[in-house]
Amino acid sequence: MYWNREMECMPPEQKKKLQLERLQQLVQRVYETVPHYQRILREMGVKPHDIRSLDDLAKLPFTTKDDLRRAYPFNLFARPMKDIVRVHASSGTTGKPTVVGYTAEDIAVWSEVCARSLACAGVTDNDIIQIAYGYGLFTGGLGIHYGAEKLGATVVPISTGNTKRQIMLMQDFGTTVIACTPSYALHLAEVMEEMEVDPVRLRLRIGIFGAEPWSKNLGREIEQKLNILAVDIYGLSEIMGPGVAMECPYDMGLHIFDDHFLPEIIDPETGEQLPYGEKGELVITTLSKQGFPLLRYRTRDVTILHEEPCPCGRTHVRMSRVMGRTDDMLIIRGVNVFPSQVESALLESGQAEPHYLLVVDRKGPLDILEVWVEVSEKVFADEVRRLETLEKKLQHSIESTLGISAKVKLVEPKTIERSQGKAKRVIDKRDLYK
Ligand code: DLL
Repeated sequence: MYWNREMECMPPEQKKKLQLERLQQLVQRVYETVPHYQRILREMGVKPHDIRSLDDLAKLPFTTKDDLRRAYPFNLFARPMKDIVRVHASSGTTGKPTVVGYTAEDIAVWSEVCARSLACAGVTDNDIIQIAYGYGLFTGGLGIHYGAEKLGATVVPISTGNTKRQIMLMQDFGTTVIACTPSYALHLAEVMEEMEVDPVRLRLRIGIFGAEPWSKNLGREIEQKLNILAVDIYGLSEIMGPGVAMECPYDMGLHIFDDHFLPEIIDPETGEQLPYGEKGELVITTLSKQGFPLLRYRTRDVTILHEEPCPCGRTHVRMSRVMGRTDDMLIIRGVNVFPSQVESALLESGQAEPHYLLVVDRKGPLDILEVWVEVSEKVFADEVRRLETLEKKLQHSIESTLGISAKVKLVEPKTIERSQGKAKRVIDKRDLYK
């Protein structure tokens, strides 16, 4: 089912014309209003009128998470703060988050792409949708919320946590759609079993799952356990939030709403554009965003783009399910975690050596983070009670930096393997992309 047939099924030639028009306006806009882009474009000798075809996209500079970090908090905004009606934020590589801003027009576009996403999954105005993504600075809750309201569905804005209550409301309200991370969906299934609630007797029929990598196999497992159709939604705060791309029931990958988000695949090493069908890093240019427009944002997500038509009739370019990352970002219980954040939390304490290892595992549906930390010979020889106090202190410091729980394990000096080149900071036993 389409939400906006005209845009979703636009003939490719017409779409290219629209994309070019929007790209030209975007480059003009950032050239006039964002000092960062003005400077870089001048340095590169690129003027807005140099963008004459979509191929000229390759002339434009990339934008990276580092650029966003340097612009903290509002220096990449293209509009004065009085026009910004909302900010969201996600974790940065060190202490400071990445902040994104939306004008009222941006919120309208975001609601539109989320309405499209939900409709693409088969959600209608007859549905009752329980939104169990976090509400707050994270984009998941509010993004899907606005899309669902626009679609006319009945929204239950429950946010994350309180699993038993989630299940009670599902039963009492007759919830038909659940939106949450796939790992939380598994947890819901597990708790239902404990509560002896039979999913077949619920009215639940669709799950809108994303915000973290999940395999097709995990999808099947969730479908069986909850007796629903599990659909993949992709997005990132820098670009908008959820609703950048959405899977349709034909199982042919995710449709990127490319009238707003222009995708490319590049070789992450050389930055060269790669053709359709080749695996590489997804790069997105925000064609219509007003508050926080980005040229060629490097998502660090690895995927493949496909242009062949999809039986659903949508002409949007498709991407394969996300296949990995080109950086060391982990997503643990839906929260983006960079090893460097753990490092700064440890070093701030003044009592840990800079040798640490993040061990991530999944017990049932729950991600478990263990941080192994080397301490000096002297500290390690201390009494057990003092070591325990130190463990707790480090644990607290990591938890307050990351916003998720972690278990700290102090280890003897020289236990963590030293590497010849890039340090290995992570052992991820979850096998998320398979
Ligand atoms: O996770 C936005 C979102 C909310 C998407 C709810 C879908 C549903 P961030 O916190 O900025 O934004 O994290 C973005 O999460 O670059 C991917 O690495 C990962 N990610 C998001 N969706 C998927 C997905 C939100 N469907 C980062 N499959 C992205 C795999 C995903 N990875």
